[in-house]
Amino acid sequence: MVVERVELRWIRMRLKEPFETSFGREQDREALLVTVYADGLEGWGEVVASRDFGYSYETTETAWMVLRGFLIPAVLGQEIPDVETVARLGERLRGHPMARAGLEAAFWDLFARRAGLPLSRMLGGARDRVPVGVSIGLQPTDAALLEKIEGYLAEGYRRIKVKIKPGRDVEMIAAVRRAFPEIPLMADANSAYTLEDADRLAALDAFHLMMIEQPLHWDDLCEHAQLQARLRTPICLDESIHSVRHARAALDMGACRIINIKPGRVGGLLEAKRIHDLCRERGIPVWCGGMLETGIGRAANVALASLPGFTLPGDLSASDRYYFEDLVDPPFVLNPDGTLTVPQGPGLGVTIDRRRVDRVTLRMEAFQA
Ligand code: NPQ
Ligand code: MG
Repeated sequence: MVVERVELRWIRMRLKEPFETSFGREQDREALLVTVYADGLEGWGEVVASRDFGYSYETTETAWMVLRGFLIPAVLGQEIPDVETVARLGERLRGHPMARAGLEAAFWDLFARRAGLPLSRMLGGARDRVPVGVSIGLQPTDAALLEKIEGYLAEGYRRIKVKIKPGRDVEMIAAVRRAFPEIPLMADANSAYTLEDADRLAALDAFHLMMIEQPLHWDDLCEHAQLQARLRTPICLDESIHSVRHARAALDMGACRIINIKPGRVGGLLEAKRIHDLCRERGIPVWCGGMLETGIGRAANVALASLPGFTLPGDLSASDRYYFEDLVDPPFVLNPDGTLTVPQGPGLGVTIDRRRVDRVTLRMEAFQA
């Protein structure tokens, strides 16, 4: 199909509460929305870069530049036969995966709508419900954390992930385990440790965590392999897995036993699917990570998580985990069994509320062929 028009929106959504990790704290979620128009249809994608550095070198500003300066001009007015073509154009950047993933996602939505298929089916998804966990930011006190956990368990979340950092780790996890001896529990360090902290991280072996996510440097594989050899708890890599090539290397060298897959981090849904396929072949469990997405990014994540290799609960969460009001109808709500329902309509399978989108838009630019 020939791309007639692309719109780029910079949005800001107030979070219900600030989200704090080892790298920082955010009160508002800023993100970009990409809309691609072709064949009388439209497709929507979300760019998960945030306003500040921290999780990644990408920011809303860098993603805006890359989309406006290179990615959008590369597709505008062009005949785009498939999502592979969009992914290949993006690979020429050798970086900026979140910007690329947002554009690619809009094309996935567009192609799925044109085929009259739910995105889940386009991707090879098998399930109509996916199990979900919740990610809880650093809290001021252990008591506050225990209270949060209790609330989310009551809502039906199937797995609890807590953020850790030096000074908020072994004792805090011990307190959580005392209060909740049996719950599926894991910890995410967002790269807050070094190999010198190996003994401290090994002390977490006492608490039968499902996994420890990204303890060491965001771009490291080698030291994670050394650390994994000293831990009984499986390491799950998030930040360090930039592509299927990194995933293969990580598994070959024993740097992790589980992988968190985020389309934004790896440059798109196509690369995410490749990592899923590799891990499935090798019997490595994967789960879908989260980046505090609006319903637009969330719908794509839920579709991805319906693939058969996503055997662990993802950081998918319901719309009301982060936001007072989502941008899509219906919003994502947690089923009583701790799952989210995979939308069955064409494309993302949700309706985008343009009035709500307009209300949260800070900047808009349209590109016409
Ligand atoms: C993770 N997400 O798995 C990320 C990191 C993260 C749900 O834990 C603004 C935007 C703030 C994106 C904080 C979860 C963020 C963000 C943390 C992503 O490591
Ligand atoms: Mg993580």
